[in-house]
Amino acid sequence: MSDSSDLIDFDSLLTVAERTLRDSVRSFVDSEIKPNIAGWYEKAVFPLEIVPELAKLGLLGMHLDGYGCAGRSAVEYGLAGAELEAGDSGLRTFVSVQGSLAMSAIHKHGSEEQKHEWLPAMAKGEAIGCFGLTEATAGSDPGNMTTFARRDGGDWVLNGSKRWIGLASVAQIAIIWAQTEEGVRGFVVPTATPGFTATPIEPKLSMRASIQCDVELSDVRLPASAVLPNVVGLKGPFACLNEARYGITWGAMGAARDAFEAALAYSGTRMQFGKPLAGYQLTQQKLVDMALEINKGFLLALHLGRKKDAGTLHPDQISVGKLNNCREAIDICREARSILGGNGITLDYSPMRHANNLESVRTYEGTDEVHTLILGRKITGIPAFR
Ligand code: TGC
Repeated sequence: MSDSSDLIDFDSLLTVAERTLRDSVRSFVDSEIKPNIAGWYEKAVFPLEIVPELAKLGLLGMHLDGYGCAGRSAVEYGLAGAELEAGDSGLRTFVSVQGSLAMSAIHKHGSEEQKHEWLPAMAKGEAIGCFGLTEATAGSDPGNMTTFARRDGGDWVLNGSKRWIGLASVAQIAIIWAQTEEGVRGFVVPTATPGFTATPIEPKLSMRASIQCDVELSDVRLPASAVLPNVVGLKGPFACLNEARYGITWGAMGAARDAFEAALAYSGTRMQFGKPLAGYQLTQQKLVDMALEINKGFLLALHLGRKKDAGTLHPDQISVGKLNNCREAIDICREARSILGGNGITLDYSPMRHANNLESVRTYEGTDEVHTLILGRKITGIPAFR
């Protein structure tokens, strides 16, 4: 949290190491991201030049142990995610796709050879990864994917297509999930392999400083060693999604906090009818309601993080964080925009950019509806997905 939004002395719940890491990421975002983000967003570019700096801060695969990764805690990973998303959701998404999805897939399910080949380079930002699960007609229901990998002698041959794949056009490797005769399996696919193509999806009204792609796999031939050997079935990708969904719980609140701060600062100086907006009861009501949800959202994220570090976090509990914090964050950003009046629709201020980004964040890695039904199943014992 920040001085202006913290109503409960949230910092007292953090260790010195956690606060130090949080402050170093905040300072990076303040100096390197915030002055430039409006331009990147307008031009719809992801600034690849910052990848070495993210690596230097130890943020790539930061919660993974060994293989050149920083081995930080889940709470530290979450705190960093909140600071990155206070800059822009596209920035946190980069770290999430790289660390929570692509690197995590190799770390959880890969062979020792795959781990040694890819993880150190990915932690250094020398190799970028992407994670191909979603298809044009298989989003919430990835079990319906049609991408297929068939064995051909000692090789695997992949055919199919994926959609909404973050970073695919700038990635050196893709983790591709495909149906096989044995069930869903994951493959480590160097993107230079003949038959692999990635095309950015443009134009977008959300996540403009970020890259999402269509991916085509046309007779992509891979050696036997390309398959992730340690998992078969959808629990493979879902285990990685747990990591990314957990990070979103924190990240969304980072965006909300930044929108709140923008609205608070503006309302303190913007004069109407002879006094600052902040002096009006209606504005104070908005600011207080926003701050309450930010405090509750961060408390929830911290609780889930402590449970994750203790090894007691259940996937259903991650749905509580992902659903609640995305939903509240988008409301906070929209309310913040209302305090900024007409100026709030320009790129000079962050709330509407954050609100637009959060449309993507509430949709990917499990929509509001999917997480509602996961929790509906938890409460009633009855799955209502189908
Ligand atoms: P279901 O039958 O419930 O489960 C299949 C197998 O998976 C296991 N499982 C999990 N394991 C670990 N963590 C979880 N959260 C798990 N959820 C399920 C389950 O135990 C079972 O294992 P086994 O051993 O019995 O086979 O599967 P279902 O299809 O019925 O589940 C329903 C539902 C809706 C919950 C699930 O399909 C779901 O979560 N859908 C949402 C999919 C989603 O989040 N897609 C996002 C794609 S990735 C993305 O958006 C990339 S964004 C980043 C970028 O920019 O690239």
